Amino acid sequence: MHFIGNHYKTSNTSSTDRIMTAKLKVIVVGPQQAGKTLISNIITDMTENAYSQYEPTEGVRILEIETPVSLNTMQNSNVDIELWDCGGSQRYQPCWPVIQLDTQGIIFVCNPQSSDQLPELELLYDYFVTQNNMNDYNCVVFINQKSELDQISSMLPHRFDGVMRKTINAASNPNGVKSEFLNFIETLLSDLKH
Ligand SMILES: Nc1nc2c(ncn2[C@@H]2O[C@H](COP(=O)(O)OP(=O)(O)OP(=O)(O)O)[C@@H](O)[C@H]2O)c(=O)[nH]1
Ligand SMILES: [Mg+2]
Repeated sequence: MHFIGNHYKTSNTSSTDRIMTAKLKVIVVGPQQAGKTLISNIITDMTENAYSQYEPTEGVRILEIETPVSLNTMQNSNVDIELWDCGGSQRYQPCWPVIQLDTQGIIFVCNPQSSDQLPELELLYDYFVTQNNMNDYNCVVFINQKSELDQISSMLPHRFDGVMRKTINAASNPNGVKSEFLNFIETLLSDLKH
């Protein structure tokens, strides 16, 4: 059985060695320097040079991961994930229609210290969630606490009230990022199965 997009396709594999493969497109969006690239690199195990100096993402980077998962929702399964690490600069707004196409999950990344990110987050939510009829439960906000001294603010725009939010610290706790990512993938898969 192959699970492609929102459709199931049956293969001729015998029932004993049948493996379910889910394909997911997940986008990572948020203001500049919020930590999207670092988080995407941690998730895809590309941590060599990951902590070097800041290089703005130009346009979008598409990363692929195959997770032979031990997710509760799927036994004997693989998940092929396309992770789209999107540049936060507003000059990439013309790319948004391509980025949103067939997106099944959205990771918003923000920094708890900067309240000036709020209008940008609103804009992203309005486009990727509201205009494209995405459900709040297909989204998560990673609040990237870059420093221990960062005050965690609950100041996300009200539009995000129904969206799951997770506080992470990408640099000092990469395993926390990975486990929150897997939790999110599990949520997405359980939703898509219905
Ligand atoms: N200390 C610390 N630095 C971080 C953390 N997350 C990101 N950074 C650094 O902050 C800078 C910006 O991070 P990126 O991941 O490149 O930011 P981005 O959101 O991809 O930015 P754009 O591509 O411009 O949209 C980089 O130098 C990162 O190494 C963190 O949790 N702690
Ligand atoms: Mg980046």
